[in-house]
Amino acid sequence: MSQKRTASIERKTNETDIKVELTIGSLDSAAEQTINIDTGIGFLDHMYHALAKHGKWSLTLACKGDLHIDDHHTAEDTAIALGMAFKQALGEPRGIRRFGHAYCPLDEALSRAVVDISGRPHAVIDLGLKREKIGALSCEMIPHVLQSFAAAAGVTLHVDVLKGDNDHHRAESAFKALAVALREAVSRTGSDDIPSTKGVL
Ligand SMILES: [Mn+2]
Repeated sequence: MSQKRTASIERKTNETDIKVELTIGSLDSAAEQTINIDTGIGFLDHMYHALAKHGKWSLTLACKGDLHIDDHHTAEDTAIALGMAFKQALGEPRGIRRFGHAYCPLDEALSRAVVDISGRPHAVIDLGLKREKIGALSCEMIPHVLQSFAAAAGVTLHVDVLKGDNDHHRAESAFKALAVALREAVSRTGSDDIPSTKGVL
């Protein structure tokens, strides 16, 4: 039950060239956690770093994308690759809690994330961001990143920013809440059960 859950994904298109290595949910100590993220978009790196750090993931994610066009393909495709890695690392969802939820504040901002490792990709995201961009990341891409992750991972996400004046804080608290909710959802119950009345997820 303590075996590492790892995945390695390479995804290359004419728009992006991505490599992901992910280990979830079985880190015994902080010393084992390694996080190296380079998408070419600083604020996106910051969000993935928060997701990995608070999700207790080890994550190496490198992307060479067509940033001379804009941030769209890099943001979307890294989220798809990360979702694919998450699904692969989890494998058959046996002996996990399946559901997870968390509230995370960042100063004045407060976010709530509720997740279901359901095999049913669905994302309802309300971040209420007002700025055009944070750093080099378009605010419209931030919910799109979460939707793309959910679609590729096969998970249901509900992520809401409940309070907050500062868009950097709002976005970061959302990723932290998602991280903690996913950490709970993938945690081991100690049984070998598939947590579904259908017997399959
Ligand atoms: Mn920050």
